[in-house]
Amino acid sequence: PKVIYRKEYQVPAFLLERTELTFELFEDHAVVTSQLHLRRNPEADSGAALELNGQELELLEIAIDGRELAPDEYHRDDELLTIARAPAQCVLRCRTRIHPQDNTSLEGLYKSRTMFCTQCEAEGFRKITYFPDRPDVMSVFDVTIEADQALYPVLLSNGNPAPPEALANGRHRVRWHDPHPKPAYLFALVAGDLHYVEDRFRTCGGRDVTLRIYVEEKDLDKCAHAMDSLIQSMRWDEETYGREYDLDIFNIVAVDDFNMGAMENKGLNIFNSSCVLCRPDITTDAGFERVQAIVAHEYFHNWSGNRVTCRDWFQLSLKEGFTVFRDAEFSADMGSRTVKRIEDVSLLRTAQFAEDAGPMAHPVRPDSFIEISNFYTVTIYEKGAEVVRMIHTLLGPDLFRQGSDLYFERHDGQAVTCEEFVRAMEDASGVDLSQFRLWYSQAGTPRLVASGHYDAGAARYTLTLRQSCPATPGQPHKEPMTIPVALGLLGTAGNLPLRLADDQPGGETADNTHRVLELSREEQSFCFEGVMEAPVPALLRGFSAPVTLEYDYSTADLCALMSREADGFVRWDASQQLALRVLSDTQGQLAADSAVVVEPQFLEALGALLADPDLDPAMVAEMLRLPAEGYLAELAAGQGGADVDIIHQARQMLRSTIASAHADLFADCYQRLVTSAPFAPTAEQIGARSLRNMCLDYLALDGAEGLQLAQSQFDTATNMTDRLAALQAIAQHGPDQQRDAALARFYADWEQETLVVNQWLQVQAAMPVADALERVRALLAHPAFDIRNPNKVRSLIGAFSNANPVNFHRADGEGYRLLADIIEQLDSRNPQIAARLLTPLTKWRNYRGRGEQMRAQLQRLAAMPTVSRDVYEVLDKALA
Ligand code: HT7
Ligand code: ZN
Repeated sequence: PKVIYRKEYQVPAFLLERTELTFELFEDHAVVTSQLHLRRNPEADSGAALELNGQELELLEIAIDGRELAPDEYHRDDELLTIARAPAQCVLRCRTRIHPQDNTSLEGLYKSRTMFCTQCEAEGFRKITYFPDRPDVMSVFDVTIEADQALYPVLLSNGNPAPPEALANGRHRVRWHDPHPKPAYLFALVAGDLHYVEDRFRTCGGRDVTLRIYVEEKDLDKCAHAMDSLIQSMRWDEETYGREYDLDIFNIVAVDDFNMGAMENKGLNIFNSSCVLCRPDITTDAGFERVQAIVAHEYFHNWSGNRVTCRDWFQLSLKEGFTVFRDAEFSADMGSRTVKRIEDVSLLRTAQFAEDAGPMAHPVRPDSFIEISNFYTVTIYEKGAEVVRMIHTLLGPDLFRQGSDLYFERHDGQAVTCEEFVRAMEDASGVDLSQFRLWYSQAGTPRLVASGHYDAGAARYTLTLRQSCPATPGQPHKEPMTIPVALGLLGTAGNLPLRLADDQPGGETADNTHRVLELSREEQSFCFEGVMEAPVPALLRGFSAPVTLEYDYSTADLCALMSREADGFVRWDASQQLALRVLSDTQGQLAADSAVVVEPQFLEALGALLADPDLDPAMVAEMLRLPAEGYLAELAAGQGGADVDIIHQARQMLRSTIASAHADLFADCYQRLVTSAPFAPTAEQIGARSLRNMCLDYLALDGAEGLQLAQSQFDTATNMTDRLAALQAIAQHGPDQQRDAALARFYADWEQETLVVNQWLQVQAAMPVADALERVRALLAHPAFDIRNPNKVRSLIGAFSNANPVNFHRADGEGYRLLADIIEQLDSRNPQIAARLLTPLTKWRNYRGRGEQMRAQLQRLAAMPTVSRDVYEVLDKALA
């Protein structure tokens, strides 16, 4: 397969003034007629040919300005239709036949259960008809849909509809007009027997917008939270970014078979049903939060992505990084800001840092790709959002807002690059971001090493920061970057006032106990004066930069930060560093077969958290959560390779020690948080449930009494958060009989609710029991599983290979074989999902004693007779 390079970008030869599309939908095929109003691009080479992308299309007719083209007037291969001598201005008419019913890749036009739907990002439109399928070709769309009225009473596309028309033979027709020019990837069509929930929103400009969520009739009572979230998002984007919605109607449709979470098609967002439907009895708190965040994310794309879009797919983070930053700030404003930050940083550290350290490492703005679908990554999304967050930190909120205003105003209706975003930020603020741009071009996670020196006589504290960045594929050498380091200095009675020696950079802030230092050289020292005692530095407050940090804290320092530091993120991070230290000791003791001794200060610190009813329960829960086994494996990978069994044993042992040391405190805390308040997904209630269920998990780990409590919570729970937490506690820690009875009962109760059944699959896939793999193999044949549905594949296979390390890495290699078996089956039907599933195997270099078995499965896949471009690219990089 061909590698595509960013540096080879060329402007399109033709521009599109208008696109007219007619879809005739039938039970075994669809006919698509297009009329493309084309005009030669004055900026392109005047002799350049007209190129239209097209894949798996049956061409029925092609004509220019009403004249059918002779076969020698165009050239066609598997991917492209080329017309060498198209007039400078013309209307190209094309008719193609496609087979949505047989489209298992879930890109282009396909059928999900009984409905037709589309997924065109990134390059799916070319599976619908011949088209310049690139984001810098934008046009107004007029879409006509014709289908059987009884089977498909609802026919939707982008923009605003005209009244429906009845046709002969029980068919009907609806026309849609979208006045906003858009690239093909934002096109959408839905046809089905759908029902809707409706609300209204009056914009800041006084326009009334109709809001609808379309679902199957049985799901009508699961839309309220998504609708509330949409209204909150619309209001927030007006207040925070001055962005107003721009059509009369905003539709959301829930679809069961979907490769990702959702899609921001203009005026017609299509959602994976797992990201829109919720109800307290079937959805956990995490599910409620996910729906709110994804509804917001897709809505925010209306400006960051749709009104201003990407010039080419190398610029993907322009819309995704910025929009993730926007949705994260929205979620922080709607719930607990610190907990949201902790969750995001945990994801970044476990998944993105791992990506940056592995064979798929790429910059936020990649230089090349084979298959763009492989680049919807944590680096593009999450690291991209961190890059925008750093600009926000460096500029401050007011200048950042002026920068975003300028960006939207200057580029409205355009397809632009990351460079344009940074330039707007610079132009509005006057801040020079030249060096900062390296964050877009350099891959890898920078390493920050900090050391401090206190001179009591001079009352001076000197902090020295040193940065480096490891080599990544294709980038052996890295330049120093601009790293904003937010910090405070902790003294015995709280945070100390900060005064930097004259001439030292580090923005003044309203709060004199907080500074943002700008590290720009490889090594720099910062001098604080008037420091009356030896401080503990609270570094990277709020995780001000996506870097690893090393500072030689003593255990007492970490305990001080945990209990007294003003910044919630640093308090949590100290608890994690302490836990990592204790886990590392435990692993060493286990490996040496010596007695395990747990650092008493760590146990004491956790006890103090549990005993203090004034602390925020959500924060306490996060501080009691030990780092995940996958993260521990990533850390061990850099130190000679991970031993999954020792990691698992150490973590289990530490959890058991904590559970028995604080059994009474866990029980008291659990009881303290019992409430009779009716369920609401508020930050306060979510925090209380989170800590209560964390206590339950430790109690169930500690023995029969706790398991009894879990059983009673399972039997009496009135919401899915509590019910699933109890099931998980029983599944993870209970005896076989109790576990199997609870699992059977859960399935019997929720068999009819697909999204709940998916949770049931996930719980079983992640159980650290000896026969987990055999259970997963058996579940593949269970009626609850369906390999055609990505949610089910993720719930069973994704959870097994990512959340069950001891079983996935079984010594006999059967875990790896299972994953490769599934990928082999999936690759020809859904390459995007197949390629995503491969990730855990690509880490073969990280595992001591297992790497060769993992690599053997990659080689087996590489030897398949046909390999999709998606899977080929991942295998190629992983085996390089
Ligand atoms: N922008 C959307 C990306 C997306 C996608 C990409 C590849 C294959 C399937 C897909 N479904 C949606 C999602 C988003 O970031 O909002
Ligand atoms: Zn997005």
